This record gives sequence, C-alpha cells and structure tokens, in this order.
Amino acid sequence: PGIAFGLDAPYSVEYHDRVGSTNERARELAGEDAADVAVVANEQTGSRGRLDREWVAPSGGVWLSVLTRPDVPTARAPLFTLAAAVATTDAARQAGVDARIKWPNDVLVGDGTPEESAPASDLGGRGGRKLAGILTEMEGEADRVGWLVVGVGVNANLDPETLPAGATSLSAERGAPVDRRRFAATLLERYAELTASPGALDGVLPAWRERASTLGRRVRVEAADGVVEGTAVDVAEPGALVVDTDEGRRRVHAGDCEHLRG
Ligand code: BT5
Repeated sequence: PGIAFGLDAPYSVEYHDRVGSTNERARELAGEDAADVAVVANEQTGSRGRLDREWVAPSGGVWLSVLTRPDVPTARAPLFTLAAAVATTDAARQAGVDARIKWPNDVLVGDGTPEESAPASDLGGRGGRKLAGILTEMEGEADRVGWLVVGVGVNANLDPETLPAGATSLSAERGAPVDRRRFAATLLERYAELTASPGALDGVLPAWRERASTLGRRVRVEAADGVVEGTAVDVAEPGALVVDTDEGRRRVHAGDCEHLRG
C-alpha cells in the first residue's frame, strides 16, 4: 500500500506511487483552483531543487507538496518555507533523529562542522549531512498570496549510497526504517499548526531559532548581489539571515549558505 493510504492529515491527500514532481502536480492543481491539498509520492522521476537543480527522489522517501491559499501579503511567504523546515525537524526528532535547520531551508543531521560536511559543490553549501530540502513556489499580488506550494523532500528509508554525496536518511541515522505514514502525518500536522493564521505565523521565527544550526556560526552566503561572509546572528522577518560582517550588519534574503570553521 502507498505511504499515504489512510494518511491522517489536515489536508486532502492526493497520493502517487510515482509522479514527475509533487511540486509540478500541486501547481497544476493550483491552476484548477484547488486549495488545502497535499500531494504525496513514493517516487519522483523529475523532481527539482532550488535554481532548477536536480533533486534525487527514489522510492522510499517522503516527497510531498502542500498547496494552500493563505490570506497573507506576499512578503510573508518565506515564513512558510521556514515553517516547513521546523515541521520537518520536529517530525525527524519524533522519529529519533537529531535534526537541525541550516538557513534557509535545509534540514541536516550533525552540527554542521566542515569536517563532517559534503563538498560544497554537492550540496550547494556545506554544513552537515542533508536529510531534507524544501522548495517553495508561489504566485500572487503584493498584498495577498494567490497560491503557495511548499515542497518537502525527506530521505526517509533510503540508503545514502544511492543519494548525492553528503546526503543522509532517517533510516541510516536511526538504524531502522521509519514509519513514513506517521512521519508524513506529523510533518503535515505541524506545518498546518504553524501556518494556521497570521497570528500562528508570528511563532515561526522563534521556533526556527530554537532549531537552527546556523545561528552563532561563521557563514559564507552566496546571495544574488554578491558574497556575504561573517557571523550569523539572527533570522529576521520574513526569513532573512542577519550577518555581522567586517563592514557592518547585513540582511540576506536568499542564497546558498555555507558554515565555516571558527
Ligand atoms: C532543495 O534544493 O534542497 C529543495 C529540494 C526540494 C525537493 C522537494 S521533493 C517534493 C517537491 N517536489 C519537487 O520537485 N521538489 C520538492 P537545493 O537547496 O537547491 O538543493 C539541491 C541539491 O541537493 C542538489 O544540487 C544536490 O546536490 C542535493 N541533493 C539532490 N537530491 C538530494 C537528496 N535526495 N538528498 C540530499 N541532497 C540531495
């Protein structure tokens, strides 16, 4: 039976044993005016990471995308990505895996020191063994999000040898397979709770801070307008990384982040 068979979730669930990309499928549903749907797959044949990178998604993972139409300004949309990272971290911890978040959207195992990291080229930034990644896509006007698709890929019951260098999985970390249905239910439940209302969204940054491995570390972020290097001191609305550099305090809104030594 598929992992979503009987999945108890605060969304209507559309399950695919195999699909190109759950994000693509959720975007299709957005075009049909659907809302509050979770597309869940056992295997993806054409999934993507950020910046059109390839995402490896064989049978045995938890690959899902949540389509919602939240009544918030577009500027707050990044909070949904951070909420998904918090939800994924909590579901992993419930499964006995010590997961942490690397800004903005990677869920890692380990403290992210370079010694145990993958080559930068393989992970789009160093900092721990990568358990999960998140890809958010949206459409809307400035004053209101139209639709929002948050895609979460979690290496659940997979052999890390079949994944890109630097990746890990829940089963490898805990030494036993995980109940994917329970894991997905916990993740979706937590995501729904964190994003239920504008008031609930106010709790996302505090929750994110508590689970972050990036804060307090030396980082190097490749942002759209150049490289920022310094100490990550905080995350600020709507999800920007605050970095103390030699030239003063900077806010970085998007980019690939690498944890540095020291
Ligand atoms: C991400 O991108 O981390 C976002 C990944 C989102 C995937 C989900 S699965 C459900 C939904 N449907 C989709 O089509 N996508 C979403 P980024 O930060 O750009 O990281 C991508 C990089 O991670 C790649 O260049 C690889 O080096 C590495 N990578 C690819 N597959 C991986 C895996 N399964 N585990 C760990 N690392 C992986």
